[in-house]
Amino acid sequence: MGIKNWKWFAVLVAVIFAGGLFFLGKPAMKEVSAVQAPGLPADSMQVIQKRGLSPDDVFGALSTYVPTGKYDEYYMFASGGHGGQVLVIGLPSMRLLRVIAVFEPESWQGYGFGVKENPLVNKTETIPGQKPKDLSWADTHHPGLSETDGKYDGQFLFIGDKANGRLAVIDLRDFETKQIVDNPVVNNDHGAAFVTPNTEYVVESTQFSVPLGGKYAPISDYQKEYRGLATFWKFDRAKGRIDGEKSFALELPPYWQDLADAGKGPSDGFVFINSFNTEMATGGIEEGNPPFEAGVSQRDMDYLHVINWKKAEEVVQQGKFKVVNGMKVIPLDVSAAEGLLYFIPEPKSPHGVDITPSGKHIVIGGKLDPHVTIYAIDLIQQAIEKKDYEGTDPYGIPILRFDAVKKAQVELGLGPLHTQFDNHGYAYTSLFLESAVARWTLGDDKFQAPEKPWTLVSKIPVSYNVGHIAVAQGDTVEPDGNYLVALNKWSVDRFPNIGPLLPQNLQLIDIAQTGDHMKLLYDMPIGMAEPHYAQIVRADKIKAWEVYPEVGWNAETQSKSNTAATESKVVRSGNNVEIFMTALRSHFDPEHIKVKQGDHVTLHITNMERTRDATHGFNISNYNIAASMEPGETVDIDFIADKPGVFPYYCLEFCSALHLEMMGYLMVEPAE
Ligand code: K7E
Ligand code: CUA
Repeated sequence: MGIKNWKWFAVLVAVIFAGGLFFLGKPAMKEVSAVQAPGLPADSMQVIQKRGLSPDDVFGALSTYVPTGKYDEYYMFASGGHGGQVLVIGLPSMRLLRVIAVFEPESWQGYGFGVKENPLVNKTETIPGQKPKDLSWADTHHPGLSETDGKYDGQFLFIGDKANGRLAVIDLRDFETKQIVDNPVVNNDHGAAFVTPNTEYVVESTQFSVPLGGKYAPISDYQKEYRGLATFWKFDRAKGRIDGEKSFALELPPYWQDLADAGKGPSDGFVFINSFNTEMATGGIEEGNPPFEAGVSQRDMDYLHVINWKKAEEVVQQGKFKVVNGMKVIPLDVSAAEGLLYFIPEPKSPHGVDITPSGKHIVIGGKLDPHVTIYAIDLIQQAIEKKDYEGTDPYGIPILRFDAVKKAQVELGLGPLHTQFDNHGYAYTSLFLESAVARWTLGDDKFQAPEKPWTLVSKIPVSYNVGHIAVAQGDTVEPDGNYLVALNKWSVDRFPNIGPLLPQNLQLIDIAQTGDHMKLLYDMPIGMAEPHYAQIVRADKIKAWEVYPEVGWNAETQSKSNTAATESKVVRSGNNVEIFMTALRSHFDPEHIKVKQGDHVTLHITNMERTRDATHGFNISNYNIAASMEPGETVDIDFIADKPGVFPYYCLEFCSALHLEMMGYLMVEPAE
């Protein structure tokens, strides 16, 4: 600790002490500040007094304030819910650093407004013959950072689209979306995106069973025709792309598969997916049937799915699959015969499934049961080996005996959902119905002596209805601890009224100390849809570019563009007009583009800048075109000049004192 930090520590102690005295109505602030806080400006005390801050408030403020020009310790990548994007937030300041355009058009980034180098415009086939779906929104739930040896490596981020069964790949060198793959077999998911420990595969499992391959089947044929699916998308790290042809999927019974997590260490090679609606209820409240909410909650136990993906990979290599819309799908009977899939009873309509950092244990949140249930991978493997089954399900999948594989159950409270882990051997579980986060000890998992029990330690209330929680690196083999963020669904009274549609509330909690110490530090409103899950990664793991590596960079291929030009040029051939344009403070070259109505116009715009932050934007009035050219980037835009008239184009970023002069005219001469 440097001398500067010591000074701050002294100030912190003094402020908290002084704040405490103030709160208790003891001696006057002035005296306290003079005696207890040498070096603390008297006006700071006045601020505390004037704003009525409690000692906890002062602690929260000092814990989260990142001074101007200083950086946060962590990046948090949060899903954007049905806003379809990804949020990048700095911790502990909780400052929003960026919204990454993923599944929706976003004009600041020029994403979806005519620029060809993005997956929303330049749709590519994932699997030969597959037409990508033409959609402009998504419901993003679970971001998944790429991993090496079970640790975040800071290279890529994946995120699933629950509503439409898609998966996106974001490159963290430039924080831009590079690929969107559509699942050709199903049209929704939920267990996405979860990566295997070396990002061999990105897992995407369904939520709601449907007839596979986009077929139609009446709901009366539910058990026969409807199916779930676990898709293993092969990730090609060198290309930074999912390889559809090397991907495969496992057909699953028509239960509603929920979240997924990949095993690691001793459980590497397995993927765990929980489920509900093993009742196979089909709803139909309007026909006098029990509604789904009742029908899917009849049984006391549902099934945790245990998938041996390494074995499944071999089975695919042996050709034991069928092809559905270009995707290799392992049928249920093959999974049963080859030992690829097992079920474990899990209490009752569970939600979260999370593997401990050691990889030895699997934690299930009960949702309608006050416990978390912990299973041990060694017990699971023994039971599989001994064929210690209680029977099979209607589809022939073996069911392991609950008592044979259960390690422990811990009663935590109402509505346990998602679990994260820290570096002290604690687990944290969100309690949705109770609006709290529980801290509990991980028994004889990696960090604790064997005699340590699996037990509840403490709880902290949150506001309100917490879904996921995120601990710094808390789903990897090396959790950092320090901070936990509760991603709360409801904010009710926490923020000024902005009408009936309220923001979410992300609450930052200090978990650095052990025992019952957990302290709420900060409330961050999210005025944009519903971040479900988030991952928090140490800032030093992210090595993003400051500017693109060379002038004339194609951000889609992450290589030199073959349409880059350092000098302007216009090439005409019949109805085709190709313009090589440069952008440099403070002009575009050319400044006049003359075409005829109906011409096919192609623009290649290169930002010549090498200065960090010297981004230029480009737009054409009334043509629905907007681009962002970051330093060094070349973008390609093409359109039909179907509207005659004179249309200004100008730079969208206030890039210099003469930014307003950075413009030109597109002149479209009317056709005769
Ligand atoms: Cu619990 Cu989609 Cu992970 Cu929301 S899910 S909370
Ligand atoms: Cu370039 Cu403003």
